[in-house]
Amino acid sequence: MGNSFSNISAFQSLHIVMLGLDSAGKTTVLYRLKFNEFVNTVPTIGFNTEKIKLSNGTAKGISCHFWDVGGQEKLRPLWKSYSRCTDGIIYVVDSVDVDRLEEAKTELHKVTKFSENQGTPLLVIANKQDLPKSLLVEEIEKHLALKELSPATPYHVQPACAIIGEGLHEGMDTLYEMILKRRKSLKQKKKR
Ligand code: G3D
Ligand code: MG
Repeated sequence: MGNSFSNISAFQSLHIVMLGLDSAGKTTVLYRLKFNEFVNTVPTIGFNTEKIKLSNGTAKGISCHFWDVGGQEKLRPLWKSYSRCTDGIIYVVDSVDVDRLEEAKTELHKVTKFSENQGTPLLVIANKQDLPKSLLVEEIEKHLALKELSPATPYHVQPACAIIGEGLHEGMDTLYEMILKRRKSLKQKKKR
């Protein structure tokens, strides 16, 4: 019966929220996935939302409803309601903004601790890998203390460059895989 994704309906829409500090590249990721080209962004006041049918990789054909929520400090209280009961969380990090990684870590840990987000798969996008001095995935993982997240939270760190789109489809494939795995185990738990 084809690959391991064959039993998931291509008509189903996944609900994905995209979070991260302001200027990490969330909106660039969103429009790169939507239009497959670079779109010049302005700081997001509030949120952007797009329905996108993934066009590449193993998750090809899967529809996703993305919510890209502004990352400025005054907007972060919104993160709680936007991340509630989503299928997946994407957390975008600026891989050269070392000074704000501690802040990024604090905000990320806050989000994953909300009771509604327990077990929600997390894709960390280590963005701006095109820039000199961008941190490696291992360093981002360490700075964000991902190993200290609840063991219930599956995560993956994906190096990416949103302006050219590198890494985004690989990241979406992994997020999709984690979502499927979680759904399967929730189903099995229900059966017991
Ligand atoms: P946000 O939505 O997280 O706040 P944006 O971030 O998507 O608005 O991006 C903030 C800035 O980072 C933008 O530049 C954008 O072009 C840039 N950016 C996003 N992704 C990348 C990347 O992969 N590499 C590089 N070098 N820059 C990136 P401006 O100049 O408009 O502020
Ligand atoms: Mg934005």
